[in-house]
Amino acid sequence: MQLILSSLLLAVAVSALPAEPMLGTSGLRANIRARQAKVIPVVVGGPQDTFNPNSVTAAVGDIIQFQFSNGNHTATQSSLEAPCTPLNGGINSGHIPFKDGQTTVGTFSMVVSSTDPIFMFCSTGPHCQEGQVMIINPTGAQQILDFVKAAQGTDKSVEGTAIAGGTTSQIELTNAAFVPAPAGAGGPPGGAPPAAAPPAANATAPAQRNAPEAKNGTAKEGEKKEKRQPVLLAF
Ligand SMILES: *[C@@H]1O[C@H](CO)[C@@H](O)[C@H](O)[C@H]1NC(C)=O
Ligand SMILES: *[C@@H]1O[C@H](CO)[C@@H](O)[C@H](O)[C@H]1NC(C)=O
Ligand SMILES: *[C@@H]1O[C@H](CO)[C@@H](O)[C@H](O)[C@H]1NC(C)=O
Ligand SMILES: [Cu+2]
Repeated sequence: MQLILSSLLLAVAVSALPAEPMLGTSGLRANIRARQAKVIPVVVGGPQDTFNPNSVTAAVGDIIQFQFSNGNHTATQSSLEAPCTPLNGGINSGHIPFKDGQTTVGTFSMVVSSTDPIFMFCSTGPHCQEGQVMIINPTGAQQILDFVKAAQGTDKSVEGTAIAGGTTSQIELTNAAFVPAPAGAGGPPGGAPPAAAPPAANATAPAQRNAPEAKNGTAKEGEKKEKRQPVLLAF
């Protein structure tokens, strides 16, 4: 009985498969077309001044869609030799901000035209020196480490000029590859990264906070919000 059942299941599974063996050259071409349409999202900024991911493997024809989260960042092409200086004639998104409460997300989409490494940085304030850089098609895992280190070793960034090498647009926040930082928790535009979370209180601290000094409900509400703060900051 079990044998019959499993062969039945197998038959159903096989009939549900796409007709792979029947793929002719036209099917192959359709596959290549689908490959070219691949859109690879990269989140720029957010709670931290980063590109996420900071290393992407893309085929010629793929589209890198930079999605700009909290702050005011750029995706600007540079080089391994000068990580925080725009490459002559290179790609540049210009500054694209994201503010608390926005329901749309600014994007910059660029078509990958070569499988050689493409080095990108954010030209805002000290972001590049903080390591806000990425590589499209790095030669290996070591190259992104080397590139971040080289960026951190620079004195300052040079701003790009005109938008080049891609197109700016907008998408709905609900379709974005990120959830924005909670209101007020985003890093200041162009400023330093968010302050480190306060040191964890030790065993005596909670007892103090829970002491019955709050005599009415309002005070307790405020206290609850206070206690949540470190949890949010930990993100
Ligand atoms: C973003 O940064 C650029 C360059 O510093 C500045 O010109 C622009 O006003 C900023 N935009 C916002 C919304 O902060
Ligand atoms: C932790 O405990 C020590 C010893 O009881 C105390 O001196 C210190 O103030 C406490 N720290 C905090 C953050 O509560
Ligand atoms: C009770 O709540 C009110 C309103 O927020 C506040 O002004 C008052 O100080 C609180 N009283 C005590 C005893 O905590
Ligand atoms: Cu930035």
